[in-house]
Amino acid sequence: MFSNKAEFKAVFLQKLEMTFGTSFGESTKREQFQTLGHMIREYVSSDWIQTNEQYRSTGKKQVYYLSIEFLLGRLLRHNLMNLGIETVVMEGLQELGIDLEDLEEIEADAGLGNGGLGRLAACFLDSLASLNLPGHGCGIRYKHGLFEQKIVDGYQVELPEQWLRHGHVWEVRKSDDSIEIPFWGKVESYQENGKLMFRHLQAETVTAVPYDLPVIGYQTETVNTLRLWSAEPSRFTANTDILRYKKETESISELLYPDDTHDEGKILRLKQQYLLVAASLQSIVSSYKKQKRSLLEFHQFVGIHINDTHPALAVPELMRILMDEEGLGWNEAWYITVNTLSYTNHTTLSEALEKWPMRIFQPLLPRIYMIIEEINERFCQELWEKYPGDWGHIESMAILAHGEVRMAPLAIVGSHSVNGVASLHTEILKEREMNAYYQVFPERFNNKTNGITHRRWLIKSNPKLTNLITDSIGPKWIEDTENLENLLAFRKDQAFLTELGDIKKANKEKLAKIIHEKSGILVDTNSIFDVQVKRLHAYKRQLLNVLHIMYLYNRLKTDPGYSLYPRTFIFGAKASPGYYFAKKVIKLINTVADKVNHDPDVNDRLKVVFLENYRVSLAEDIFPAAEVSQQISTASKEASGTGNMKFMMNGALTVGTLDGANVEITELVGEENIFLFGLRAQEVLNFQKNGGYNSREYYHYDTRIREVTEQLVNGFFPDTEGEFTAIYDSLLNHNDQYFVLRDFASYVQIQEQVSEAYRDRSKWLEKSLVNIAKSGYFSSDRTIQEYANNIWKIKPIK
Ligand code: GL9
Repeated sequence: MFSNKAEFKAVFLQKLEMTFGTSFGESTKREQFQTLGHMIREYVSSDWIQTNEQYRSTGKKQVYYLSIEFLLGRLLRHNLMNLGIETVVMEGLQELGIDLEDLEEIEADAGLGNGGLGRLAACFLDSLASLNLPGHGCGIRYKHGLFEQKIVDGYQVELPEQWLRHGHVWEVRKSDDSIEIPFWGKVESYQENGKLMFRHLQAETVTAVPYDLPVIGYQTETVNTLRLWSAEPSRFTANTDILRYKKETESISELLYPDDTHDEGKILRLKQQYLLVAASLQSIVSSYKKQKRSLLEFHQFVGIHINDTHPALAVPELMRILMDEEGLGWNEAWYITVNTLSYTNHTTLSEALEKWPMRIFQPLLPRIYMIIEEINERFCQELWEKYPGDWGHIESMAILAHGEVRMAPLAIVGSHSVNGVASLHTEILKEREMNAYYQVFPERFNNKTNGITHRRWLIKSNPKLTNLITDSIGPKWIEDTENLENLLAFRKDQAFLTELGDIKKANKEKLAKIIHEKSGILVDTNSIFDVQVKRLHAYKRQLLNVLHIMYLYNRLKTDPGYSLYPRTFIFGAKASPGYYFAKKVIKLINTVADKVNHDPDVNDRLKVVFLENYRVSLAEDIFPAAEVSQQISTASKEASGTGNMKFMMNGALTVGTLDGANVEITELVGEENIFLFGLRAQEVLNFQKNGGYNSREYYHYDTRIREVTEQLVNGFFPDTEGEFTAIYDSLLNHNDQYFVLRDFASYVQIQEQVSEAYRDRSKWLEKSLVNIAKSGYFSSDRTIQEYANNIWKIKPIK
């Protein structure tokens, strides 16, 4: 299509004019962006076809990663980089007077995810393709991704997200591959050749239409597929109220549920889950059947991964396809199903456990429900043999109980592998949360510590650091990030450390400019950039961070001798729209920011910034500029965290509890290169077993705590009467479930150590270097390699 700058320019101009019927001089930035996008998609199409062809002809095992979320972000620069045509394109555009960065800004984030879980799925796709592994994604093409956040008067306001308004250049609609999905209706049994068979009658059908996105490997020829399903009215509907039917149908893929680690229990969500599962599985089976292999070998050629319990209906759906459509018996179908499916758990929070009321489930998915009943029956039978007479225990483990369908037990029973996402998390699953199942299926449980793609989170977002690394240790680390360890040779190299510091400074200046543009706040780029960006959740304890800032403010106001190293506290967080407490914390952060930033007594040393609408593209500007990474969840609550890895890889030092992957970060960098504080997971779990701790004691004995908590309710913040009562109560009247006050003193102390450490610049930079050097372990390439070897048993294609 083009192999040099001149060709690129010629094709670009011609395509622009042909597509938009406008001259280059008259064209808009969006038309230029779309032209470029279409060109790149065409550029990859031969590799894409080639890859699929190879999968078909070699007949190797392929994996399908089913996920209700894929938080992709923008794709333009990433695709250019992976294709190795970034420079040609950038320079070509430049000669036409176009700045590639301006075009990048046109692209809307594909924000089809809430946070860590969805972003992990996106990182995994990048690693699969980059490692030439046959692995594809299956998800939902939501019309509206995660809401857009505005801050108005300190409060979060949600606006509908509109990523599809101008179309999505990377997608290809494949309406020929559409699949009919039945809901409601009834199931009838009949005899066929002496076999009991079932058919689904009077169903209301919905058409699932796939849109395919190319997933381009990093400088390889592999292009995998992310298939996103959209719900449309079916031509075969018997429904006569057409308008209502159309609206109801389209609502299925209308929006992403904005709940992070929380189960909504809404019927529409169940429809989404079944649409994803049924459409994906039928399309997988039909492409398998084209290979003319026996279904009895299905699991040897196909792996299907269940990302959290949201796609756990894959268990009964695969059973249904194998039995009702392919005529296999129960035992054969069950063997194939279990050996095909694998499942990842992403949280131990009980409010996240998905359960569906049977009275909703059964009428909506009658055949699926019957199959679950049978799976449950057989599972309980097995338990009966192991625990004869222990009905209580059997009931506690059952898939169906107390009028509900429990999705986690369904996923565990129906998969050959169950994994947690960091070693501490997996231990907690095995020893506590899922212990009963671990006793029955010990061989199924394993750990796969999360990772992030260094291609987006370092190479793309931090080009300056990337160049320094490559200039110092050569380019081998790009292919195998373990080579980042070679940076350790530069620990005492002052020239290197100075450059590392200069790069951080430049990245801070870039972020400072963004902060100024977006919020009007001027921040001191010599101050420490201390960042907490993640979903707003009580267990993540943004509140602890704010209370500490309030304490610093109080101290600066009353203690003239106190010399605080200047610090800029940066927050970014969306709260689920129905999450009252989380929204109050957002208001509190903004209220504190307002007070601090406008007080001349302190604002030369203290600044607080809340960055609105935190999302992937904004994150790419934040991580490279961060110096302190706040990972302060109540120990045992954060399954892994992945932001922690992005910060580390960009040279920030972690202030953290020993929770999630922070434990593994600590093992890698050593305790001298991380700032640990607070209760340990075991301590938290023990407190919880014994009914919590007494937060009032900490209020009484620590005057700092008393002062900051009282300030929430005593008029210290003007015009906020009653505003923060819920926060105050959570800490003092509801026993502080997340141990905020319990960990407060320890947090203050560690933050003092941070300031102290920062004063010794070369020591700090050395710590930063160690963090970067040890971050290679957290590349999602390592994670995916482990999934590929130990769970999926897939091998790279040439
Ligand atoms: C999460 C965990 O809370 C994180 O600790 C973990 O890093 C990610 C990825 O494994 O998964 N589980 C979960 O439900 N969310 C997570 O971030 N939240 C969402 O993104 C929906």
